[in-house]
Amino acid sequence: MKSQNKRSVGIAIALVGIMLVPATIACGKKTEKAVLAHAPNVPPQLNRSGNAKVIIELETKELKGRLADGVEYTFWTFGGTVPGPMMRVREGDDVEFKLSNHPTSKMPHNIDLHAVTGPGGGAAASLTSPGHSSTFSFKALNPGLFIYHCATAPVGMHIGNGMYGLILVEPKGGLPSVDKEFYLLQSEFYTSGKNGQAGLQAFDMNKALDEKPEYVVFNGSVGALIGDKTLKTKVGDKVRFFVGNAGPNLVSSFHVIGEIFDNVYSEGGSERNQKNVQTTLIPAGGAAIVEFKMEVPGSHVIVDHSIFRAFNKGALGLIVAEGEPNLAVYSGKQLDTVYLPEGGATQTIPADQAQKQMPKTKEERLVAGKRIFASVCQACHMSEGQGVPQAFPPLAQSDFLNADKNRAIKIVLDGKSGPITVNGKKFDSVMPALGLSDDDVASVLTFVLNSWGNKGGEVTLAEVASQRSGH
Ligand code: HEC
Ligand SMILES: [Cu+2]
Repeated sequence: MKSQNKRSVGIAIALVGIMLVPATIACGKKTEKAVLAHAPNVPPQLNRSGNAKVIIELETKELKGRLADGVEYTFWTFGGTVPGPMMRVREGDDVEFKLSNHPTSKMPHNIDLHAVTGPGGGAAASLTSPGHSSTFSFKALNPGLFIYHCATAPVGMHIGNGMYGLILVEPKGGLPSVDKEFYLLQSEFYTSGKNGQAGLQAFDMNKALDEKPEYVVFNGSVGALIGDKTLKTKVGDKVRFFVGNAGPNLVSSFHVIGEIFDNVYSEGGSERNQKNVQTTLIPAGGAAIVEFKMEVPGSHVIVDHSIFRAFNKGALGLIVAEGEPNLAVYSGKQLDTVYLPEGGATQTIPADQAQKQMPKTKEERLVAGKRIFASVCQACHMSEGQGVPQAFPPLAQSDFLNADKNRAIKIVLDGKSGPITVNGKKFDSVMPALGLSDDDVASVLTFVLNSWGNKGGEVTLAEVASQRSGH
């Protein structure tokens, strides 16, 4: 009797098992494979009505790659890239997730998707040894933008080595349509060598514990959104950024210089809950969706506004808009007048008196030039003229600068964009016109030519004047 009972229980379970299959078909969900996209690309909007069963397949792989110019790192990755690919599903979808760990991996890996409702966000269910695959399923209950990351011990090290990405759960009706969508993810790297030290770098646990990264970057490396990887748009485009912050430690003060976010979905939630935001805070292990319209042409710098991270540790990217200027929105520099605060009012000074204050000798030019360099040029070209790899070319020992004085004058007068090669390195960025007077241009270039191993010489007022009239 007992054994018979057991068998009937077994049969009952088998029947439930069989019945589950037709049940899923009966509720009419079609099955589709998720389209994954590598940053800065975003998977296409889901052009379907209703829900689906979505199959996501992802591979973990450990591989050597570029962290900065001349700096390599052995990244632990989802899908072979840092960040891992972005996924897009819809609220109510059933997701079947298959994680495979490449046979060459040295570590087991798993995945914790913040979009999962369930213990560990899938971590325990997906723990996978090298050369194995694991499958688990979840229902995407909550719409929003979510981080996913590896949660294998030591968790901080798996995240610190590059294992993270974004999954978007669209609300039932989808998101409002825009012209361009981009995927950005900020994270830190704790390398044994100091920032910029060449060669293959190891993970430094002590720096990670102290929360003192050598690199803070967007999309996995210094310069991943600069040069030929600058984000491209047109004037009038509505742009949407899906931004994640994987940490592992720092929060991000996400900002685009010269833009205001028209809409922010704070903390990656599903509500467009904020309007007209300058800087949005993205916690470690969090995300945000920001939207803005490209009103005017030109370059906008994408930064973590904890600003030394941007200009000294790598958290810097560019988005450029092409098109016609809109002078009603932004004029550029219209006027440069003398400002003399003495007596509390602006005065016009007689020309001969003004002339006296202008540097005449080369020595005076060097002094004035140094001051102008510090207040105008240094922000981009750095204090010793060393520049920033991928972003701002060096002025120190610059073969480009030393080869042609008149060309340098023209660049400082008019600005410069388009590809150039300086000391063997390619740059393709934008230097704005700076609105300096002829005298200031002469002084600052005289200073630059006589600094940091450049060839020396002098730039005169007449030389600047002839370049200004020469166009
Ligand atoms: C907002 C950032 C920025 C500022 C400020 C700036 N530059 Fe530049 N500069 C650049 C960029 C970017 C390039 C490269 C442009 C390109 O890729 O076409 C450049 C290129 C140059 C070059 C030619 C390339 C080289 O390395 O020799 C010179 C010379 C130069 N700048 C001088 C100056 C001087 C002098 C000042 C200050 C008066 C200045 N710049 C201010 C960003 C800037
Ligand atoms: Cu891992």
